[in-house]
Amino acid sequence: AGTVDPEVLRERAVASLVVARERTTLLTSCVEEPDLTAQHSPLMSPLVWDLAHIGNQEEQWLLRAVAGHEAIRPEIDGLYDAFEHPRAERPNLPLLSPAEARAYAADVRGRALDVLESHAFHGTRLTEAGFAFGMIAQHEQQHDETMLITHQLRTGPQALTAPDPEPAPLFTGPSEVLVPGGPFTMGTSGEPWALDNERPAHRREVAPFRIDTTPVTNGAYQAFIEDGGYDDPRWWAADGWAHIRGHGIDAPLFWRRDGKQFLRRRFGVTEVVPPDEPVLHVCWYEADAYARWAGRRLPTEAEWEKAARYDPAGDRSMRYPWGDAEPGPEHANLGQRHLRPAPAGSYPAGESPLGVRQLIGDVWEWTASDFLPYPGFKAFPYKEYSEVFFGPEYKVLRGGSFAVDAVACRGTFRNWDYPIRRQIFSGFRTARSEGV
Ligand code: AVJ
Ligand code: FE
Repeated sequence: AGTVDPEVLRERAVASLVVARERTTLLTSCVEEPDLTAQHSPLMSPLVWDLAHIGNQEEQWLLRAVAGHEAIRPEIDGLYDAFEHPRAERPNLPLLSPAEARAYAADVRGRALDVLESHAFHGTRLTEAGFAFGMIAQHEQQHDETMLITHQLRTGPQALTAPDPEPAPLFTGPSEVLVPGGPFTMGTSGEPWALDNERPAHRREVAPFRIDTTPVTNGAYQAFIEDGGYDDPRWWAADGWAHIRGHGIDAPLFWRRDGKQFLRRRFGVTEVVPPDEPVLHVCWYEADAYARWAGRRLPTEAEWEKAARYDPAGDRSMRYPWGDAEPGPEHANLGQRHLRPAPAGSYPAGESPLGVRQLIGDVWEWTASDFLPYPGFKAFPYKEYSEVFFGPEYKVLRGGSFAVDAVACRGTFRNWDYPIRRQIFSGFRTARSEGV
């Protein structure tokens, strides 16, 4: 992966930026202006903040840092600095209007494509293999996922539609897969656009374990609810128990009981919860409690990555479960192509050599692990991307959801959030140590 032709990377950079902007444009034009400036949840920014922040990050990294340009509008930097203003405060800032934010982001993009056209893809670490361009395409796609979360939290009529995933026959394969013990290579040093927290590649010893073939489904999760799972402190971490009792949480976010069944609200539509789909909108505490109830546990981050990347035949780690090829629609549910996870057991072409399915796409998967640096970690290009978040307050999620684009999803990609968060497109699968 470290030897990809610079011209191929240049084309990939242009294509990734264009794809991201198409999605950003859709997410910020499918609702009327009041829905762009409103705050739909204190957990989220107004959509118009994300839009201008996308442009501002692009200006800072591609125009100023890479190309040495002067700031276009230096006075707005503070408004769009995620560390200066918590999300809850952002609607009260003197933000650019939707029209101004669109014009600003488009202006930056025009100049960034000129820089991309003319700039050498080597020299500094920032431009090596087009890293800065890949980083900015990933940043925009991450905010496109964030904006989709805002759309899900918004109440009101449906604004977004997408075709459903292919229906899949009920998955009848083995419910779990044995991953052999032994060392494997975790993280990457050669993936050109891997972010700082995915680096460097290093050896990890993993004891043999078994992992669910597919993510945990709504139907399985419903059995936990029906069994009184939310009323039994035995299954819950102490702080998780305090949290769910304190907040009256008794089902995944967006679910509502309707007699014997559950309904859920999904992008403005209320529907019966589909039993065969991976469960979505659960927090880490809910995932952890379900696993304990099931006599299992969450996989560690290293176990997850070994299940996703390890190829026993070649005794090596691959870029994705299916090999080294870029994700295609046959491999995984990515890129907001569908606005829901695909049924458990979908995407046989995307399965790992050991037979684990849907590791990439569909739902972010909570792991047991805290977000910590790998041995040899170096913050790049800024400490606020990852380093300031390392520590026990954040849990790692892996694999990406239907809402994340392929450019921001890999076998090594790491996401993190607080263990109480569930507005994100989060699910999980469970594991158990071999011989337990
Ligand atoms: C990696 C999803 C936790 O949204 O806070 C966006 C990504 N970093 N802008 C976040 C990110 C800077 C980040 N997560
Ligand atoms: Fe950001």
